[in-house]
Amino acid sequence: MRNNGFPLPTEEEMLYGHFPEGFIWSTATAAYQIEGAWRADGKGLSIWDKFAHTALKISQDENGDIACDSYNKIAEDINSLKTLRVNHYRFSISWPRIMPDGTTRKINEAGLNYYHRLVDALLAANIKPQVTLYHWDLPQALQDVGGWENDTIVERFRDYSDVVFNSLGDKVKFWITINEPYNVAMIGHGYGSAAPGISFRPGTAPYIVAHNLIKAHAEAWHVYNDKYRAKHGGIVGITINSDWAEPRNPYKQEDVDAAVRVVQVQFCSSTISASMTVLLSLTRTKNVNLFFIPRNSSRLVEFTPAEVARIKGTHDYFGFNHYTTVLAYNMDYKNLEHYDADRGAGTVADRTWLDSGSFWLKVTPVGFRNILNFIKEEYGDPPIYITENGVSERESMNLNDVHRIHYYDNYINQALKAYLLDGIDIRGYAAWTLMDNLEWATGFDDKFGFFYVNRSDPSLPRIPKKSVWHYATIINYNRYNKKEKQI
Ligand code: GBH
Repeated sequence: MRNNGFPLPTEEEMLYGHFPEGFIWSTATAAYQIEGAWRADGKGLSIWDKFAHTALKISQDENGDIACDSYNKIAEDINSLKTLRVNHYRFSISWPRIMPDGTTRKINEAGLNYYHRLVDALLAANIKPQVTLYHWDLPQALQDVGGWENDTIVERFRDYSDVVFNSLGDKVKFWITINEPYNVAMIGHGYGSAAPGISFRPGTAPYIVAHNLIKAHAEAWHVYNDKYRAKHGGIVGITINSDWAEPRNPYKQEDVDAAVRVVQVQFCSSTISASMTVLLSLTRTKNVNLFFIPRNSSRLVEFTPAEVARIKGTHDYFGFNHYTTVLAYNMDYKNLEHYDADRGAGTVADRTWLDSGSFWLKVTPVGFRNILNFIKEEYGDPPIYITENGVSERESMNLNDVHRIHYYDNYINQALKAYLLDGIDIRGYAAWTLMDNLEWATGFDDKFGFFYVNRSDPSLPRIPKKSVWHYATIINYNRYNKKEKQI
């Protein structure tokens, strides 16, 4: 299953063939990255509003006050989506836009109305919504009482999800509770390079946060299951992100083991409080040697048996974000508070791998198929929806984005191989992202979009890059042809 050869090939022959009938073709965004309108119509502040308004947190002190102004540009965004020919669109809801202080004390109808207008416009264009409840923009009012570190957040998230399901549930059939719990825990509360920017106890805070994230997810799933599933018939899951990892030296067992740990930590399979292991009802009878044993297990926050029972099986599918591969090597950290102490591994990139506009993202398509196989084998062959995959550039404007065409061609082809050759149950694919947007702490420098957004024009026009026609063609045929005539 692992180590398909060394060095990791970055180019392979294309496979020609069909994706499954009814395959979900989508593109993804997140509220804070595109909406703007940070104080419009009664919206409360989020931790990203506060973080971005703190000096030196975001490249060039940019912020999402306006972003792509999607709050005021529903028609423009729908046009872009139609040009792409996607049949689904993944976006997220800003919690403080509809619940300004994060609680049910006040439901902001004007904010909710934006999502109704967006969803109605999507459905009218025959594009189905995939809605993320939490893509990192926690109401600041909840952060002020401890945010994800305070376990009352579990109830707050349950109430929030109830409000959203109740309001939009007859129109939205695909729900993602939380985007990338690993990054919320680790980048927000370990490294501190994302909001809320907590970094002073990297060895403990991420565990507490992860514990609450998983409990919150489970409560949202139960709300849907108990109150809405029969009526609305949708599906609810969580989106996990992980890089693939290969051993830096494939002939060295300790590097081989380190690579396994790097992947497992991201799936939160054990360190981040055994959360995913429980969530995904893992039995792990097969690959006992793959079971991740954290270096400092005393810090784990254990789930009680009652919590385990409550969490187990709370997923209708496996949502997955993937971008790149790393090379891993064994590393014993002296400082146990170091955020990588438990995985006991360092990572590097192979210098022959193609670069992107983001320092952490190297073009490594084969890793995509490898990790899809890993998910199938480790997590009992779940239905998988790819909820993000994509590549960036850093040029101020590049409409001739051949590197993006190359990336999608090769990555999507690996997904096709995983489906056709490995029998992996892949049901959908969402490309990140619709248009260049606020790339978190990187500001607007790293551009992941199909559409370029001209930020020096106040009307923020969306201009298609060449990759738009390429993705539209793959979608149009629902397959790879030998010679594709671009539409
Ligand atoms: C996704 O995360 C996000 O869901 C999406 O909002 C975002 O725009 C997209 O990626 C592109 O970045 O600087 O060393 O801390 C992807 C996973 C994990 C990628 C953290 C960037 C930063 C590494 N991300 N990583 S570091």
